Amino acid sequence: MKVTFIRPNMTPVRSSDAMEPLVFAILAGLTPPGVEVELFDERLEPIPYHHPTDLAAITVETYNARNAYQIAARFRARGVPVVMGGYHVTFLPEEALQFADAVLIGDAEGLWEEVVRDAQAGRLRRIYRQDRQPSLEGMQADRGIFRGKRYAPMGLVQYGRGCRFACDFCSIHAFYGTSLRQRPVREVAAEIEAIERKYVFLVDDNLFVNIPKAEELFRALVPLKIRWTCQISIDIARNARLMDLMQKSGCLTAVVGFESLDERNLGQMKKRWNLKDGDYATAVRQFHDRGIMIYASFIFGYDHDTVDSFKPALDFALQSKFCVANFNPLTPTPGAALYERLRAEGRLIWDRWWLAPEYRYGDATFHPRGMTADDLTAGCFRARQQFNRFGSIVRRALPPGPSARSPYHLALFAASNVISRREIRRKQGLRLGDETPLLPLPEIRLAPAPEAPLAPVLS
Ligand code: B12
Ligand code: SF4
Repeated sequence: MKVTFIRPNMTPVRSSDAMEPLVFAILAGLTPPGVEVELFDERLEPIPYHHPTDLAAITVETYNARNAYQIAARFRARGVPVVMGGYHVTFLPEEALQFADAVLIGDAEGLWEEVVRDAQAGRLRRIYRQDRQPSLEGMQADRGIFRGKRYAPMGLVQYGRGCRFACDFCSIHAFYGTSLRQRPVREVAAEIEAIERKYVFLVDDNLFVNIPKAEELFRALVPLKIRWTCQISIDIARNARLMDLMQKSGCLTAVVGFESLDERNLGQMKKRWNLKDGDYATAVRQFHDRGIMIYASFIFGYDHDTVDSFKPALDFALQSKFCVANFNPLTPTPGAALYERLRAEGRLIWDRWWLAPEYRYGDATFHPRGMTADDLTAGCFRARQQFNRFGSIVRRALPPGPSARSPYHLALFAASNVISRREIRRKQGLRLGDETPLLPLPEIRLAPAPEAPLAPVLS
């Protein structure tokens, strides 16, 4: 029995900085002994459909769903059964089942073994549904499947799943609900030691679960002498002691979701807590004083945004000397509260933008209230370009600022900016998947565009 793991690309363009898909190390670790596994990561390499295999197992996120369905059709045309799992499949199993023989809904722990056994016996069920929140204790990721592949030189490690917040645009709350699960810290530390990488990405969506857990984790990282990056909520900046430990344990960069400078937008997205402990500039200082560079995320398109909202955010990002900043159009993904709200309000341009052949990466997918959809697309792209101009990169690198703190900081800053500058140009405007039509075609309804922009609600 052989299982072929597939990581679909989002667009037809290959990547030179793809990160290891941790999900497949975890699935490989869960696969029963005696079953052969192999991985093809379409971001790096073409998929050899002619290789004999008994089961294709595809991970599906919303942005690569169209391509995943096209890949599935090619396997199924050769008689290879296809099982799909991941975020998108968990939110829309009926859609995925139009293209797959089986779907796994939710976490795979405790279920994947059954899928493999059923496939081996030729009796795959259509749906494998996770009905509990499996413990993460004893997780054994098998990274052997990454051997020989040209991934970015960093180790991806997961400490926990879930987030204590519920921002309305985010898939995390929809996927995990209120469940927050962490692995035993000693297991995380042992895994980091075993992978022998000097640079580690702790992939949790919000590494700051609570003060005791953050403290326990950071203390365990200190003796490992690694450098690491994470995604973390801004409220950690309130706790100087934790921030000191974060620095001491080797944290060099952190992804922080600022999202908006407008408190009314923050309220609408259920993220008013972002400003609960003070202004953004004070929080930024807490990171920067400790040499932790920030990868800032901004979203545009909430009801109080207009064409004038981009510049203040861009100026703030430049003045703050962020290492990287993302200026993204608000994008409704299935499962998230935002998606249902916009659909109920009749504001979606496509019911399922991720399947629409006309959709291009970077496009607005709904009608904002304070500007047109085209303004939203263009405003985000322009802000990204301006932030990534050569002169802006140099100014952000100059002291005073965290990137000038050490040669290592500067090298990381330079590498991140080279990648970011290249990626925004390469990705913008690309189609999802290729030109092959999706068969069977789910119903894609083009919502009628309003004749005039929807009435602004700006006060
Ligand atoms: C690290 C990360 C990245 C890294 C890349 C990681 C990599 N290896 O390539 C970076 C920063 C580059 C990135 C980029 C993007 N990301 Co990202 N990313 C993540 C993050 C934080 C962790 C991923 C991870 O390793 N998870 C750990 C694994 C074990 O969890 P898992 O995938 O859920 O897998 C479990 C189950 O779902 C299931 N399962 C999953 N797949 C399959 C398949 C089969 C066959 C089976 C049986 C089971 C199964 O089994 C696993 C074990 O239980 C996730 C959030 C998250 N918590 O997962 C977001 C996330 C996946 N990303 C997301 C997004 C939107 C993006 C971008 C599109 C952002 C953008 N606008 O550009 C890009 C896309 C890039 C691309 N080319 O595809 C969204 C996807 C939302 C959605 N509805 O699909 C997430 C959920 C974040 C969020 N807050 O919403 N990302
Ligand atoms: S804090 Fe981050 S991970 Fe948590 S719900 Fe908000 S956007 Fe999602």
